[in-house]
Amino acid sequence: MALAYIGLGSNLEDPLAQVTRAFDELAALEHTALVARSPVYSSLPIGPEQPDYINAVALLDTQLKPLALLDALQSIEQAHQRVRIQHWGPRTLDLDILLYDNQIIQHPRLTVPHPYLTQRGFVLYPLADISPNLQLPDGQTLQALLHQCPFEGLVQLPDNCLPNHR
Ligand code: A4P
Ligand code: MG
Repeated sequence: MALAYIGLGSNLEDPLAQVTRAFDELAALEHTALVARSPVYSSLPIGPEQPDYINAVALLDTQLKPLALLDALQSIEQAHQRVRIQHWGPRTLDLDILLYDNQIIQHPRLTVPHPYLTQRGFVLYPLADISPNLQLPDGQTLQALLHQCPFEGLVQLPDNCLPNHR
């Protein structure tokens, strides 16, 4: 079994519902358990002008190898009718493998840790909600990264605004 952190992002077609559904789909993945889900954040877009994002992080305990996990995440993205038009452009659902155990992976289809992980508040803050004492494979601590990354542009949404939490 391996512990994998997954970044969830959406900024089209009811992003909150997209992310909530994605958590359920992650929980239903074969040979995988959903161990933790972070609170959900709204965040200002990075990249071209586009709607605000909903972002969150999931922690999975999985028997899927990294590329099999990527395949599974891409099928979930497809099920959300994701169309790739523009790099860093708007999307119904983006699922990124942020960390996979303590592994460093350089493969044409997969770079782990995720290359922008260390610079993005919408990834670092929900990661810290789940695992405040996390360390990256290169030894950097999440706490040190948070100190360099402003909370600016992020709003943690209350639990009771999630669609299936009435
Ligand atoms: N790939 C390589 N490494 C990974 C990994 N660790 N996890 C490959 C997942 N996929 C990985 O991805 C293109 C290819 O990356 C995949 O086929 C896979 O083999 P993509 O999602 O289709 O392409 P993209 O959207 O152009 O790039 P990417 O890297 O997903 O974009 P980002 O970096 O995720 O940025 N602003 C806010 N506030 N919140 C956001 O969530 N997201 C983006 C997208 C831009 N601005 C944002 C947000
Ligand atoms: Mg992606």
